[in-house]
Amino acid sequence: MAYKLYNAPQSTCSQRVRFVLNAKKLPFEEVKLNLLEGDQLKPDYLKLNPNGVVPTLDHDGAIVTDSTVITEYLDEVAPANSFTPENPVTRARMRALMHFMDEMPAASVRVPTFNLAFLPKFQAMSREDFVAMAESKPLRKEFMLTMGQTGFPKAEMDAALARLRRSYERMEAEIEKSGGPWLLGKDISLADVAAMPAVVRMYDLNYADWQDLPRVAVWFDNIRAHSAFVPTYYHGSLLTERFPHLKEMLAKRA
Ligand SMILES: N[C@@H](CCC(=O)N[C@@H](CS)C(=O)NCC(=O)O)C(=O)O
Repeated sequence: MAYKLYNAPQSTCSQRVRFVLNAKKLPFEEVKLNLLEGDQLKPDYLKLNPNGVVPTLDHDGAIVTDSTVITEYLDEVAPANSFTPENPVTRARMRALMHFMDEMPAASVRVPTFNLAFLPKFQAMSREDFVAMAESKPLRKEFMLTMGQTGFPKAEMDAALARLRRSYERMEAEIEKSGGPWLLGKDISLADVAAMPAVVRMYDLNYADWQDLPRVAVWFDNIRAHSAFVPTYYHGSLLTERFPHLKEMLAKRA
């Protein structure tokens, strides 16, 4: 049972998968791709994941892609320390929340991430190189071209922050409904894992906009105290650890 994970330290989607592998204590070989250098767009990698994104799991030669799908797959093949509720109705609620996390916080967090952390790298490129790189991305071509080399405009950034705020409010309501401390009640589930990286990312970017939501604040403390958290967020997984310019920029904003 060999697990090989193609991923990137700072990738939020990768962090979901690393969390589940670590929580289940499944040993895995980690192949680290440099997303800013375009490792995810190389022909050999595209054969594994035609979307040109991380993560991709190779389990004894079986290739599984898409972070939420991979976490469900892992819970099926290694059911000990389960992250999936037994009750089919609760399980359906978990899956609906996982879809919500993908559509709202996980998608929205890309705007502040790219604007604050990755933009300097793109600004250093010639226009031709930038457009060629953007056009080679199977999933994110339009996203990259909209961002351009000047970054997303303020209106786009404000909209992303508003969507993130609504995501925390939804989490607060779900925790209240289930009785907490996790989204679906007393046990952690894949819905919590799906939510985690965007919330951690916004904390790292100094935009922890949930201080008035007590259940989310406790949820955040709990997930950071989980035994899988530290091995998942090894050094270099946070953007402030990887990009020195970010620390200065965020300090100025504070
Ligand atoms: N729905 C996919 C999205 C994967 C995704 O967007 N991965 C990002 C990192 S979190 C990536 O590889 N980006 C590379 C790029 O934009 O070129 C999943 O959850 O696995």
